[in-house]
Amino acid sequence: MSAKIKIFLINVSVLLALFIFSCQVPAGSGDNPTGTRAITDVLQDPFDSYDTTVWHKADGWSNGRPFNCTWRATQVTFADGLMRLALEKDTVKRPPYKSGEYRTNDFCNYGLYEVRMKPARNIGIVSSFFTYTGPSDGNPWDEIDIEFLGKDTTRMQINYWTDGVGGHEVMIDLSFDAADNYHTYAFEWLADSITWYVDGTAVHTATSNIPGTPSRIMMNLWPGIGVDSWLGRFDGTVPLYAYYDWVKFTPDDGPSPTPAPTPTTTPDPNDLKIYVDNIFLTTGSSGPLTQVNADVLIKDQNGTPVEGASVDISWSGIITTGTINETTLTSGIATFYSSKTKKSGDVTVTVNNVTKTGWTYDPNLNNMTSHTITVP
Ligand SMILES: [Ca+2]
Repeated sequence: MSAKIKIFLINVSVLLALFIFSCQVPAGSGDNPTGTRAITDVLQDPFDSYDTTVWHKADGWSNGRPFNCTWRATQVTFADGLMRLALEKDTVKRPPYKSGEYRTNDFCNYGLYEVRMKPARNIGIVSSFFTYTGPSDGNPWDEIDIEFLGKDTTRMQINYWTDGVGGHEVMIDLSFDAADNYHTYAFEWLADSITWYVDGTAVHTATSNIPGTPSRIMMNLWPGIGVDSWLGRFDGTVPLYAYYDWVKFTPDDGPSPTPAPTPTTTPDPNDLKIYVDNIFLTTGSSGPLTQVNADVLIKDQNGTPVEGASVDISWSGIITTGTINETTLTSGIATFYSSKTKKSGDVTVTVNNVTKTGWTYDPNLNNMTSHTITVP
């Protein structure tokens, strides 16, 4: 909507204004299912098809001036991952044109509203992305706008309305022609501010008299009448198309749009590798008897000692028996003792296997798999 609409409404009686609003959504229109539920989860629609659980197409009514068209469901179509709104000549009845309007069934409140779109270029028309609610929903008229005036698509007009009070028009100069390519436009509606964005860059923030009534997300394309000083006089060029690639609404109290969700705290089992970092061998004697002590250190792929790993070893050389299965302590060490011997010669400890539930023993990572010590 625009300053012109505001002026228009100020210049007519309240009754006439209410009459206009009552015409926006005819009572009993089957196009307006429920209309009372709040959207509290992220809404993301790639516009691959008409999703009637979320949206409806305005069909079979006119808003009256300054809109010089009838909304018809036929003018909202989906193809190639895009929603297309088509402004065409209407042969059925006056007003002389027909066009498309797409609206959520339910209502959104504070949060981030994003659209990737390409408006139509032509004098006398508007392509839009906005939130709206009003008397037709049993609410005060609240609205937040992104509008492209077809007469100059190198600029974006923003505005908002709170209980019918507007007058916050700001024209944003873009560094491109919006009708040439798709860009992302957004506004973040919070309790005490609205900030508009172009391709992720904040371009304007409003902080006074911010609307608060949950509203529908809406998009439409329309030719003006009686608002030539705002839009320029529509020259009758048809067809004209506005394209929408996707829409996303992220509630303020919902999941944050950024950063990405934190990774799961459960590591991928494929990343949990354990290996033999070292085998420490010592000998201890008691009289003629000598015993070998083996400390096997187990670490994970990050070099951290691993507690609770079950280690299997074997003894060879002049001693072939002893403890052969132990579990690592917090130090990552499992301690083994050989049987005692009176002989001299080499004793070898070999790690045969390491197991820990949910972990993988990777012998390729071992610093050593067996170690030998000489008993004097
Ligand atoms: Ca798409």
